Amino acid sequence: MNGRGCRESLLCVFANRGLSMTQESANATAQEVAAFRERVLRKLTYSVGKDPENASDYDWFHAVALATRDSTIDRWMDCTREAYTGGQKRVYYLSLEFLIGRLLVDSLSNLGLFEVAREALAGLDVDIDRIRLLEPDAALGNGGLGRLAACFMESMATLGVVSHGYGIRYDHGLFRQAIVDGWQHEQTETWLDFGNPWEFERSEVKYLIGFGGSVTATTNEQGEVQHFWHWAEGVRAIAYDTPIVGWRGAGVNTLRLWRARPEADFHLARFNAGDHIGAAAEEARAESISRVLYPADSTEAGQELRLRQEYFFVAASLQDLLRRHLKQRGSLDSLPEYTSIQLNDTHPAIAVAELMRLLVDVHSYEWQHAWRLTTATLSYTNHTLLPEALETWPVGLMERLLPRHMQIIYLINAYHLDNLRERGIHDAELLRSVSLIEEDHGRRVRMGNLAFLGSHSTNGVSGLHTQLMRKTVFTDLHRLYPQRINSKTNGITFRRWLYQANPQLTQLLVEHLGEEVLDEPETRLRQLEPYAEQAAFRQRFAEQRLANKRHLANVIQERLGISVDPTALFDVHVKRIHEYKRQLLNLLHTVALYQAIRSDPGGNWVPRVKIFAGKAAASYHQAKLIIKLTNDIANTINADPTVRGLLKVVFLPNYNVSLAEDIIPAADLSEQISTAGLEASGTSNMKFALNGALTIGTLDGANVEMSEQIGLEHMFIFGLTAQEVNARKQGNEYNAEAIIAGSHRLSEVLSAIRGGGFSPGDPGRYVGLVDGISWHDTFMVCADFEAYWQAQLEVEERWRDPARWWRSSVLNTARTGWFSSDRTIREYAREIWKVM
Ligand code: 26V
Repeated sequence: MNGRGCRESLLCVFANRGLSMTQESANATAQEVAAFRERVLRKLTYSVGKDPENASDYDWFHAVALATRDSTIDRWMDCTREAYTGGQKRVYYLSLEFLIGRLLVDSLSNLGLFEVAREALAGLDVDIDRIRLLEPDAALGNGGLGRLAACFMESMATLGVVSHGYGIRYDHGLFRQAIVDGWQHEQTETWLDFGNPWEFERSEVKYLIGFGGSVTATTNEQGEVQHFWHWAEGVRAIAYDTPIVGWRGAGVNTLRLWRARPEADFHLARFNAGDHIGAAAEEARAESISRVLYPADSTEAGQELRLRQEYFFVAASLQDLLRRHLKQRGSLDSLPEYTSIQLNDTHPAIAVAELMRLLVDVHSYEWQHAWRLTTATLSYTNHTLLPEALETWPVGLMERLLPRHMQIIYLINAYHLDNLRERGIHDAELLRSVSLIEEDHGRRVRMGNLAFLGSHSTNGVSGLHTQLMRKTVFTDLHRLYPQRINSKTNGITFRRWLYQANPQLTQLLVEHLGEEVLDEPETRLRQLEPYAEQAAFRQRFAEQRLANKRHLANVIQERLGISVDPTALFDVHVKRIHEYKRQLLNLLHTVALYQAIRSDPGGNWVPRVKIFAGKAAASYHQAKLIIKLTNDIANTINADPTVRGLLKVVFLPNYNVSLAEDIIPAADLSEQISTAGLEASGTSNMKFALNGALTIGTLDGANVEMSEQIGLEHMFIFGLTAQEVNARKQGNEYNAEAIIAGSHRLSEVLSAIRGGGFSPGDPGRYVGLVDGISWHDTFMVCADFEAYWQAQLEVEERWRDPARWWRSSVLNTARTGWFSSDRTIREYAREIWKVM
């Protein structure tokens, strides 16, 4: 690593939140500062069309973003050229979601230019900390799955894996969440309103995507049957490219997002004939495909538009990558040698049928040959075991929208089942369970089975999740194909989640471990362990946290008008609102704590701020009610003088990547309390631990591996294990009412909530909610309540002993290196894609 690059990137992380740079390094970059300033001014003048005197902060943001983008171009083109000349295998990451967040600081710091930019702008009287906040989050994802895709893109660029992300350029990303009278309201997200300075529209890269119509078959002179799909409706996919820069500019890869446009240009004849609305209708129908991100964490996924989105981006991406392969190699025979396609969940699973269609119908491959090429090229990642989240499509809808694909799926299924019968497998139950078609609830295509069968690798996202995949959803397919399922525990990019989000901690790490820690955190962070024993270091560690907590306290004050004490324990639960993630369990603890303090206000309480944030899918009523309950509880507690200074509750609206960057480095306690067996991995758990928060959590998802790395004694693990949860569900003897009756504390909490103690204006509001968990406690909230309460007592005990608390905190940071997404990507690269 060259020395100059090191210094620059350090400066960028130091300077991020107002830390000053040294005189020496200032001199070292004076020339670059001048050059960057010049570039910004040119962009402001010639691209934005403003002079400095009249430029708004938005104008400056755009000028800086464009200048930054320029700095990536040479390297981008080098990388693109090298990929052609070097002939490396390419990896294509197909994902309906990329939850990117902001790109300005990300790009600048990865390029080692953040401090250069700060200085350059300061000379123009522009504060980079002000303008960077004007960038809207690119929120093209729902939660963990989309954010993982963004972390992977950055890691692939860092590690020099030649890769392309493919997805949809939604006009509107995940909805903006407003809280009105405690309830969630969804507002349209408008990230493109002021243009997107990072992307390049590639008007020339466009493909026609068909829908509907019919299929005919003819026999050619060789006696082979050929199928023709006469689709009824065509939609054009237009490419938009965003360069993704790796750490220290090592690699620059492309994120290619597709926008839907009508097949034909505007219907002038119709318009002239007076049909003004009709002329625009076709355009509107086509464009609806890339209009808005589906809030996938909901039960309304069974929509035609969703299937259209899935096929649209898969078909465009496959055409694009086959064209590239043919141009470079001349034949598709070598496709798997030079191409890996990773399917991010089942959303792109139609790729199995589409690739078969292209190979057989368009490129005239014989079926078995096409199948070998398809399965050798594709691989699939499963991200959830929740039955309601596993995609299936009604056969009727598939036949109507994608008639040729439905035929191909039937044929794949026939070969698959025949093959099993040839292997001597005749068990009707088994054949039914591994079939691509579900016959029980109306005939439906099982996309999980299609993805599994059509690829050579199916991976889970944590050790436990993978084990459960083998035992549950894919148990029979796993028995038939025992080599196929493998585990790739998720990871996070440290560049965003440590260096950018937490410059204070990063500075401390660099001071003690040297600059090398930035390049090799996976190994170097461990060298922090001895410092956990040093009081002076722990003190500094605590100080950086306090600074981050002050910052978050300001955010809370600004957004909610609530003042919180930065020295209190910040207990943080932020993620999508879902019953299985058990925000409700945390709320029950909150109320129990409130009642305990009220009954003994002079007790030796640990001052605590409970911080919640997260969005509920628009159609998910129970989740929205949990948000309302959070706000009801917050209003009551925050207004009660008895607990003042001891307990505060806040719900921060509109949780997104940028808010996460403010919250995570300020957390003392990280809540990861899903019902064991239901959270596939989690990734915020890793972000919190990396920043030194202690985890209170169940043995679920990657919490298990975290406890192996960090040590059980530095986390607060509680509750039923996945096996125990399963036993209670199977055994039918789990009785929440008996548990409630046996716990005075839990009964008091539930009756206060049920009786309207937090909703005096609408006392019946939570009757259904409380009765629900009392009668059929699907997510074992009551079962885990007492263990959770005890674990929270341990939290308080540890907090009262700062030496112990901060020792654990330092060790959390020191032992989280394994959760770098660079490690995850290396595993994918070596074991699935074979590119390393
Ligand atoms: C989807 C749905 C749709 C129907 C209603 C219920 C429901 C619940 C969850 C989901 C999420 C599906 C896929 C997903 O986002 N999985 C997440 O992937 C992350 C990255 O691997 C992982 O860390 C999370 O644990 C996992 O929930």
